[in-house]
Amino acid sequence: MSWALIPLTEEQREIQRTAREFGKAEITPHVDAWDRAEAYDVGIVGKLAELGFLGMLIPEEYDGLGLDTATYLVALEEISAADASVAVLMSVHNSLPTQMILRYGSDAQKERFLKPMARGELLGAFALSEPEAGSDAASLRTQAVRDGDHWVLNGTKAWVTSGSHAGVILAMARTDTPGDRKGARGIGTFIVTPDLPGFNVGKKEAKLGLRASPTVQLHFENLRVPAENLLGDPHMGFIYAMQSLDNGRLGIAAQAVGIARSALEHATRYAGERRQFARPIKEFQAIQFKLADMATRVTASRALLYAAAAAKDRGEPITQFSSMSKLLASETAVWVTTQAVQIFGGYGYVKEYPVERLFRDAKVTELYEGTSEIQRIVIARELYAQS
Ligand code: COS
Repeated sequence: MSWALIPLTEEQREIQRTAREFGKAEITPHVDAWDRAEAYDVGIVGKLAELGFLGMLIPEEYDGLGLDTATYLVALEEISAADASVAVLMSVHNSLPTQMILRYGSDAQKERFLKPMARGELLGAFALSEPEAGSDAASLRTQAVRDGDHWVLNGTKAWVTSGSHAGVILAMARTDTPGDRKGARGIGTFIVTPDLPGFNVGKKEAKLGLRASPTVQLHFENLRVPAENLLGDPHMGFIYAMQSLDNGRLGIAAQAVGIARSALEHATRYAGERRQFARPIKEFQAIQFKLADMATRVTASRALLYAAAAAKDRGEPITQFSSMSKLLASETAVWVTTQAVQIFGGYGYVKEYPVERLFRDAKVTELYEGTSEIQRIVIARELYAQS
């Protein structure tokens, strides 16, 4: 699929090549087995780390590669085209917990957590949602109470990507009191590690797609978090989470573009090989029109994504563009994978061909890091904020 619209630098081409070859050699051969087993081999985390792919956006002084957003997204699309389950661990780690510590963390937190995260020795997770607090994230109930030189956390976090094997979890909890609720301004962000007393991994979700990526609940039962693990201001944790999701949503858009592109490539190849009515099905306009529409939507999604990434790299506000990118790319991924299944016909509905998995994997991009409805709310709000 042509990248002609987006002029890549030599360094970006090199990273794209590296990521593509890595995907072919280390991921693609295992994707079906991981999907069936509902678990990737955790060794893949170390392999991503060796490439520096778990510290792409972290400056070199903290042991990262110090790359810009666009370059990171180029790599992420390639990994996603190989396996969206592996891509989501890379996206969450690079976009959310590491960026939060980089932006709001103390020097000591950067030394203790960010550096090993950049080297990929500690995998990061992000725990905002709860069973009763999804789109309405500020209604979260996990309570943090100060107790001497600790905070004591009680509550359940939900839908935590990599939560079962992360070394660092950035968790949001209420720092206001039951008698004096302060809404979005009464939430702190805590750096939680799994060795802390009171940390328990709960149920693992059995999912439609992204099955190889573990999604778990986390139970905090009198979880004692050292006071020095509070990130920044004790009442600004929700704002930090929202700012970080602006970055995270670009990552999910890149993941969605990777899924859609992969489906398009498989469908294009298959349409050239599959013969019906004495000719390859690519000779029928019904198929050509589908492929043309698929290619157009993938290209448009990618173009918007890189325009948004460029705005971020120029230091401009991206809340609206990031929501637009995620909205367009995720709806494209669902639509394109649906068309791909249609082109494959019955073969698209069975596990023998990859589009069945891509179709299942695509759906979650419309759900996590904010549903499509939430993205539309953010986009519409910004329209009024700007007028
Ligand atoms: N950047 C910086 N600050 C932001 C922000 C952003 N992108 N979005 C919101 N804020 C700030 C607001 O400015 C407001 O600050 P003030 O107290 O100064 O007014 C504060 O955060 C609360 O914002 P708001 O009033 O908009 O909060 P709402 O409760 O109305 O929620 C939505 C806003 C719906 C946009 C938010 O809850 C959301 O994104 N929900 C989806 C959550 C999500 O993506 N979950 C997935 C988790 S990962 S699986």
